[in-house]
Amino acid sequence: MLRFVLYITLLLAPFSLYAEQPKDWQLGFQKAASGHMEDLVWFHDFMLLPIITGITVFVLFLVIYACIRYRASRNPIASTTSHNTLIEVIWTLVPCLILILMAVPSFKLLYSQDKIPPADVTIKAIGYQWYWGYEYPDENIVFDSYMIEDSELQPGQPRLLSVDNEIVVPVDKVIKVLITANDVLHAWALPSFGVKRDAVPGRINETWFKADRTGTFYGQCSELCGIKHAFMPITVKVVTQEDYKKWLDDAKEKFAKQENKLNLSLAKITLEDKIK
Ligand SMILES: [Cu+2]
Repeated sequence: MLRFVLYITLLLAPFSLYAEQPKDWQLGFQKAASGHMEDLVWFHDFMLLPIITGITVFVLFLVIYACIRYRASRNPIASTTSHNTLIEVIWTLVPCLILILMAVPSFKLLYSQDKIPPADVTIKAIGYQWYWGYEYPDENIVFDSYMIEDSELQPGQPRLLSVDNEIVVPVDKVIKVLITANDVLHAWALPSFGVKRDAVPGRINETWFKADRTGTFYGQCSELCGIKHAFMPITVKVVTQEDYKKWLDDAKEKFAKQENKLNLSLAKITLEDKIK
């Protein structure tokens, strides 16, 4: 009995108790961490779900009513009616009106995601088989982000979602994400921010988000990209402006672009020497 009460309490507990990642037996979306995702959740919960439920219940009622009312024993001589203009007009117009009703918030959401406000921070995400590479073009920072293997997980790090180098961004700032890929199609997706964009080789897609609270948020590659598709997670750490500045100072030393370039050219020279 006690266990039952505990289960019910857990089920009814507010979602804010949950961490920013998928949960066992989770129903619905992850908790929104951006205004855009809140709008998406509203659209789903208060527009799509009521419409879907209403149509399903109505059709079910019609089917059950027809089965009972027009069964052979009660209705031995079947009607030969084949047209009814009024009903045909209704069943054409009502779905049209429902679609028009849904289109208004739907287009609003689409355009709000498409129109990128002036960005405070720009990040470039590059999909590779099978990890993500990141650049902060304005800060001269470049690094790769690999999933942490099960054997190396620290306490509190979720399996298949934690990475060695996570992206760090400031809270309440517009983050523009440029997304591309180096080999095959990938997709950069972060459910809590309502963000999902394909990473296409030779093309740059862009999107944006504005996190409204600090925390660590997890996403995954969302385009089947090969054998290790499930093992290239995305981790975004949202921190305060001061912490972001501190991280930036460290990262500029740790992940300086110049160094990488130097390493690359050194590798090239060594390779050329070997070939000779
Ligand atoms: Cu991928």
